Amino acid sequence: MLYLAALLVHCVPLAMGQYDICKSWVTTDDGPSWEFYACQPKAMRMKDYVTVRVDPAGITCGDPPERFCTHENPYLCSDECDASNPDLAHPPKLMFDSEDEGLATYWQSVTWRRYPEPLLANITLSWNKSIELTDDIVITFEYGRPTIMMLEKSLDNGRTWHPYQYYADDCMEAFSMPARRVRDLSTTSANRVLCTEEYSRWAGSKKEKTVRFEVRDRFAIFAGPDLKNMDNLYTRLESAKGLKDFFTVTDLRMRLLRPALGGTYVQRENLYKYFYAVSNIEVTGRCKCNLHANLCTFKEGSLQCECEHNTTGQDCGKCKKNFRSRSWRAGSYLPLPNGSPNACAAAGSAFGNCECYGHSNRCSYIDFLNVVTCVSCKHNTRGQHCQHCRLGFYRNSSAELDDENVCIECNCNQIGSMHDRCNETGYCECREGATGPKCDDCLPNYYWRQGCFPNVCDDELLLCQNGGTCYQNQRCICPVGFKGVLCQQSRCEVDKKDCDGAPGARGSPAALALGMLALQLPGWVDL
Ligand SMILES: *[C@@H]1O[C@H](CO)[C@@H](O)[C@H](O)[C@H]1NC(C)=O
Ligand SMILES: *[C@@H]1O[C@H](CO)[C@@H](O)[C@H](O)[C@H]1NC(C)=O
Ligand SMILES: *[C@@H]1O[C@H](CO)[C@@H](O)[C@H](O)[C@H]1NC(C)=O
Ligand SMILES: *[C@@H]1O[C@H](CO)[C@@H](O)[C@H](O)[C@H]1NC(C)=O
Ligand SMILES: *[C@@H]1O[C@H](CO)[C@@H](O)[C@H](O)[C@H]1NC(C)=O
Ligand SMILES: [Ca+2]
Repeated sequence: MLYLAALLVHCVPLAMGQYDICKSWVTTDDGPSWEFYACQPKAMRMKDYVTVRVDPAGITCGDPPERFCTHENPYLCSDECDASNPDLAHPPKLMFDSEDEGLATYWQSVTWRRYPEPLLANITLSWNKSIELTDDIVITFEYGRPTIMMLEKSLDNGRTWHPYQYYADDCMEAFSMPARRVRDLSTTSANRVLCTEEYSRWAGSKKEKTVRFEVRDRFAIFAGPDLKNMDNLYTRLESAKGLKDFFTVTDLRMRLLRPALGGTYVQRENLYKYFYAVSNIEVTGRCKCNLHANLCTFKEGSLQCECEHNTTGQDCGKCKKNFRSRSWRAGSYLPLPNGSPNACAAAGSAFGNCECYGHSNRCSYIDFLNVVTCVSCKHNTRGQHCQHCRLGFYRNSSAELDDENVCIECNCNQIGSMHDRCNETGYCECREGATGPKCDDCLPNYYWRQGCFPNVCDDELLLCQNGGTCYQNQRCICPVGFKGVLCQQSRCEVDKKDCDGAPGARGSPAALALGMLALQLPGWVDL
């Protein structure tokens, strides 16, 4: 009876293809079991979960208290902003409160008293969570909309930023961009970043208060007016590259670049009427859960998907431990109407008993061995279950077997080591004289030259004799009249010609030239 009720509740949205349930209990020929579907959370008012930051410091009015007036009443400058008085303060949080009927509450900037220095302000909204926009972003300005502003977005919690839309009363002048309208975009340009003049012209501060980022108009390119054909939109989101990401943000930033001017040029004698005042920022969207969750809750200061399909992570972006027998995949809107859950599979559940620790998507049955084995193990793994590291790699002891970083390259020095394999702690096998984990160092009494060679001479045991000097442990440079590895032999003893008075003895140009040549010849030991 309970199940029946659940089924009834679940069937209605399913038929509409709204992707709002993740699983349902169904009866098949093999008895009752769970059936899984692609699912996503409902759209929410995202301003309720946002953190805001306004830059630069000191841009909020009221510290010190300041007078201002309006374009409608330019010479009645009796309004006051005072941060220390709650009735006259205009802090950033007033952009996100719920407006009571009648009186608007708003954040307000200082006035443009530093003109002609530009009056600049950044309003940065952060969610610490990926969000998919489902409706227009609507920013409400009291006392006139900026004549120039820009909307930026981040997809990586504010590490990198990208332009989202440009706004100006003259796009060419402000941004060197032609003015365009979202309504004129086509299926191939639905994710174009453009400059619009629709929200920046002066029309009276009471009449035109809002600046929009038009999500609905862009959706309508695929779903038709009134968004009746959502199936077509979902199909496009799945297939058009970059389209889903275009509507996904973790942060938004409004860069206010020039305030409302009241439809005329800047009047220097009255700068008290130029400032920004924002009463509301409406952002409607849903948590991005990769179609693996239909609930998103606010926990420990951040939104988090309640992941199903045995996935986990803030965005359900990976498989739960022990459910990694195939690689993680996002769910898909296709095929319509219920999509594909692409659930993570329990270790040992797929393909008979073949666990691949997430390093392979494929198993294959080898007939003559009667075993099932993983095919094309990735991440430098190998083996029936991708449980070993490829030759030339070793196991990362701080990583689980299903971690992408489980195998680390040995990186053995090609000359110093016997081969490119290493033991379980990453140590390579060294040739004679070489040492170090990667065999790129020499043992004491060895020197490095394309490998390690035993010292020919040094300052302790293998001293050069008869005033010879040791050159880089490689050879003795002998004074004229001596030779031998350590200059231990007098030339006279060997060859009487070399003795005093004989032709070609010390000081002759030929001997000097030979000596210099010898200094330059690597590996030279003796003439
Ligand atoms: C606003 O943010 C941009 C980066 O997106 C930065 O270059 C600029 O200096 C900021 N402006 C202010 C007034 O803080
Ligand atoms: C962002 O969210 C993550 C995951 O919920 C959390 O661990 C982290 O502390 C949050 N960071 C901030 C700055 O709130
Ligand atoms: C997830 O794992 C549980 C067992 O912990 C299982 O009962 C359930 O069917 C799995 N769900 C999916 C979608 O695979
Ligand atoms: C070993 O694995 C851990 C955990 O995944 C990772 O943080 C670390 O970077 C890996 N070490 C190397 C050398 O790749
Ligand atoms: C790897 O080789 C190094 C150096 O020979 C040695 O100290 C270490 O114990 C070896 N590790 C293992 C697991 O054999
Ligand atoms: Ca407000």
